Amino acid sequence: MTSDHHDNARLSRRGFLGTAALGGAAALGMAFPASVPAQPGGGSSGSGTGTAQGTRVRRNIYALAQTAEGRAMIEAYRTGVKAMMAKPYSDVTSWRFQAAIHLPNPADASDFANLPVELQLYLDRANLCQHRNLRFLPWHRMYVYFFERIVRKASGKADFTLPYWNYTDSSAERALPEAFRNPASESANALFRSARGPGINTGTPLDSASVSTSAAFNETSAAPAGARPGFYQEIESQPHNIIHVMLGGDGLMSDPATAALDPIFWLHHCNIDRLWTRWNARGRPNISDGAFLGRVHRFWDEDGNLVEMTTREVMDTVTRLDYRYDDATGPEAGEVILANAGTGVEAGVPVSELAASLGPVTLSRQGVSIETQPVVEAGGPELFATTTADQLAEPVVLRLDDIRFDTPPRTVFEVYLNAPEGSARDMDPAYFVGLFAPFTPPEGGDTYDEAFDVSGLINRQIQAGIYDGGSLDVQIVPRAPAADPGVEAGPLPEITVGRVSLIR
Ligand SMILES: [Cu+2]
Repeated sequence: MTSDHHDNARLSRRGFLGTAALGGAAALGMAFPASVPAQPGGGSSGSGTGTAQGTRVRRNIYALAQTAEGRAMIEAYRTGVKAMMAKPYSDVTSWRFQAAIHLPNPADASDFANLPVELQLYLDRANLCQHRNLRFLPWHRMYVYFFERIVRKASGKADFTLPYWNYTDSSAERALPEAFRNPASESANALFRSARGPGINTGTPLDSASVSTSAAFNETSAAPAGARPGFYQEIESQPHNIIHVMLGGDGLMSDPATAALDPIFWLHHCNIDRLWTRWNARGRPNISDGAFLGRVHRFWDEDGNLVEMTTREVMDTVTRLDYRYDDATGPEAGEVILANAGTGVEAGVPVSELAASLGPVTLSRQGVSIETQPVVEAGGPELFATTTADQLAEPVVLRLDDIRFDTPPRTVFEVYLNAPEGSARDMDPAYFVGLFAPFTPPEGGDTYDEAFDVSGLINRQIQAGIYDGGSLDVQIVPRAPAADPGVEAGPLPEITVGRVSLIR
């Protein structure tokens, strides 16, 4: 991880502030309003400590829609969003300011220029919008938590909690929740946005591959370990990124600078947060690295106060943040789960490379096929014995490294292994590896990577005689934009994969 480099470089993309002004004020370190440790439970409009009413419960929106009481919760969200939308950008509890915490929207540049300098500094500062690093989960947990408190106050409903959209566990719940598409009018329905992907506003369910959490839940380590990316990064890749791109199409959710302007953003992130608690509930420990846990993040509470919180304080949701999910079981309820001391952020498990591509490849609408050659040291031209399937008891991971792009491609890519020409499509299980959807552009020459466990697929291909154990071909094919039939998709924004490799 090159987190600090990553953070500093982020300023260049935001680009709203001159570097001289920013450098000067930041160097003085005085333009910031004083921030205070956040009070748990929700401040003035909440229950104070929260213990009087018990821990707040965040509920499944499909279940809420079944009861009058539940529908009142959804209605409170609509009321709160509408009230926040009526506030000016300069109000830190407004809809657009809250969305700008994720990443300022270039369309708001003139409003941004009129903000007090301390707010400009806040939005331009490096502690915002944490993606592609291990702070992704805790940062978004805090972001959603303070947003929920702001909605609670704006809605006037003292027991408001943010619903989550569980697109993951039940195929009946994969359509965008009704309240977000009906009435289909932005003026009549504060939860509706026209700028969404094809079929989303008509209730077309997301496909099962897009919502899959199995890759993330197969991770047993929070941080990268050996060849594996770890849970924190895997859940960001899938389903988080994929859902963003599927919901957004060419609209709001597929670009980090506009994503949080769609009210469904918050229910999506609430679900990602819930999935984190589910993973912990399996007894999986969080990262215990001291520098990681000690990191301070700043947000705004419902009264417009700047508040700060460390990563350590949000490692469980109950003790400090006073909420849990309606499906909570197991140790996430009130127990801080940390790995044993000494579990670092980068686990030093040695890996060996079995095969690798020769050079970088630029992705295209037509799809690309990349040949990987066996690495000689791995033991000759044959990577795998073709006779014993249990040769692959150890996981084999396909990595796409050094991925670079400046503009979000708003595209989901399908990855295949050893598919004969013309057959890399329709997620054919004989060849299908998985999906990825580049979402947050890496900053300033930084790159990011994706990883897929292909052990099972290679075993099946060997058994079926599809693969002979020698060199491997990897196909990367963009999903056809399911837009109006007959409308030709434009070229992809430039996106390159620096290296494709197979490791274990
Ligand atoms: Cu997100």
